[in-house]
Amino acid sequence: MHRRTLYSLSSTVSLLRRNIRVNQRLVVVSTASYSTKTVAFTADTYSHKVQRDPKFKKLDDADIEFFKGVLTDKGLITDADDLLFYNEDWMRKYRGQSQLVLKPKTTEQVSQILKYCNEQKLAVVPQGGNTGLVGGSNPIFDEIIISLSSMNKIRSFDSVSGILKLDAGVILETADQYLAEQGYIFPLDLGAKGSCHVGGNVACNAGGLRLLRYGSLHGSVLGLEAVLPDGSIYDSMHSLRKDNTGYDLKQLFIGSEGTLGIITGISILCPSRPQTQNVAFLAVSSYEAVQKVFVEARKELSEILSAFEFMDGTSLYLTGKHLKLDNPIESGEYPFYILIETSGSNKEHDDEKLENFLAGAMEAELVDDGIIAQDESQIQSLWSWRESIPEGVTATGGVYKYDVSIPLPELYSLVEACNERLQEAGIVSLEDESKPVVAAVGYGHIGDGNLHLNVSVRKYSSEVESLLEPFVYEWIQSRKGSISAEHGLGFQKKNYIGYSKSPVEINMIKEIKNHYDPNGIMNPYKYV
Ligand code: FAD
Ligand code: 2HG
Ligand code: ZN
Repeated sequence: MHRRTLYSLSSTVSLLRRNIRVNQRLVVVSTASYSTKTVAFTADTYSHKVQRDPKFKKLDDADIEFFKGVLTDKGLITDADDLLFYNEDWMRKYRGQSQLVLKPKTTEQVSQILKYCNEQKLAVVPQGGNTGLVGGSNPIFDEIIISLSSMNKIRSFDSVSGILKLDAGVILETADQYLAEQGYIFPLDLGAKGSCHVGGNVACNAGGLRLLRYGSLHGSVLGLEAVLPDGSIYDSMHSLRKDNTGYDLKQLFIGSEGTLGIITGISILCPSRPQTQNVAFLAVSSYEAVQKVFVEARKELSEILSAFEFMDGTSLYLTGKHLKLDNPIESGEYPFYILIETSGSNKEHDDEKLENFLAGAMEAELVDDGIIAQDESQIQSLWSWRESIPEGVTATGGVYKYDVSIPLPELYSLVEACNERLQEAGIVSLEDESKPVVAAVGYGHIGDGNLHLNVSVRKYSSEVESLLEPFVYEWIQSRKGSISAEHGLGFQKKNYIGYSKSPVEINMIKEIKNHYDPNGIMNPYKYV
């Protein structure tokens, strides 16, 4: 406050203008490279952890005939090459052996399919855009994949309340583009927006890049339509912000990861689209500085702060290498970077606030260097750097991903602990191709206390995995963190839920699952 006298303000802003350059580079983000390497079957890689449950029937010709009767030939995929995309996950770590993908177009068709599968004890895996990062969207054995991609209609939008109703298979970016035309924004944004479905987002309770501003889907989803395993349709596509008539059943589906039923429709409250946005990309010299800048940003930018993301130097290095682009900050390489976004309704007001904040941060020597986007394309360019990290650190050959909540002061220590462990084992090197591990890197949503620990590898191996698990989960448990902040548990963490939930909680989860899915056909072999 006192430091903001007119005199010091002008001097710090001139300092700012010298050091904070305009970002003039455009980043072209490549799509995920779908390399030609063959992914091992999950059932083989993890044969020590999982066996096919003989209670499930194997698909036969009579089943295929039934599904053709419901969907016609066009709604079925049985060709081996076409099945590959649905059987493999985004990281190319997991691969199922499904012989059939079903693509219903209506909720009624989903109902007929599930009722039949339940009666026949045919196991199923619901699938959205197949961008999940915990092996939850793919079969382990021969489960039938039910893809929501043909259920992709916007149902209605109320421009007074901002309530959007849509099919579960609408792609997140399509929903947001539709809303942009109406002056609204989808209250969730993430790097996979061009492929993931809103139904998949709800099924995972995805958090994303602006949870800090718009909160969790547990708050913004107002209603759902879902089909239960017995074929009954739970229709609660409400437009009500308040409804205290008993248990809030829709919450059961938010984050259920396809284990309770298939979400077919969503009613969601959407905020007005911000009229002005700024993005700054900053370099800082320590994780302590990241935290201090965050504290200052919340204080100084307060209501206009809409995202606060951090990434370490190695994650940015690997991303730049993959994108074949130089670091957006030209003055050198730094241990940590921060992306700050502001969103508001008055450009001059927001610009002034951001500049004052940055001037203060530089004056206090919290920030070493930085750039501010000057237009929309530069905003996109800076966001691309952040959003491309998951791909950049996977392009080395593979990645072990840990998406965790840890109290902020210790959040980054997990990355350091992992690197130490890998170094002690002598298996990590950024450049030496003979080592299986490239690096353990950290980035994520500081505003949400959410770290993405990514262990970038040259190929998947049980040696590396057994060094990391359960070590990482034990480390998190000892800090009272969560082993899944926003990606869910899926197959990857199926045996580890006990590190974050008590036996009583796990039992309650199992009871709910057994009540609604007594035959266990919904996404088996996953976390419940
Ligand atoms: P899928 O991957 O197809 O499915 C995910 C799970 O939901 C599976 O268990 C599946 O069975 C179930 N499911 C899908 N659709 C339905 C349905 N209609 N009914 C019932 N169950 C269903 N996550 C975040 O939280 N924040 C991020 O910032 C983020 N960024 C990402 C960036 C990249 C590049 C990638 C690849 C992934 C990212 N993710 C992020 C992870 C992922 O959770 C999201 O991409 C998304 O929420 C998954 O949606 P999807 O449609 O692809 O679901
Ligand atoms: C993100 O924040 C996503 O970019 C993906 O949640 C994180 O790949 C990851 O580990
Ligand atoms: Zn994330």
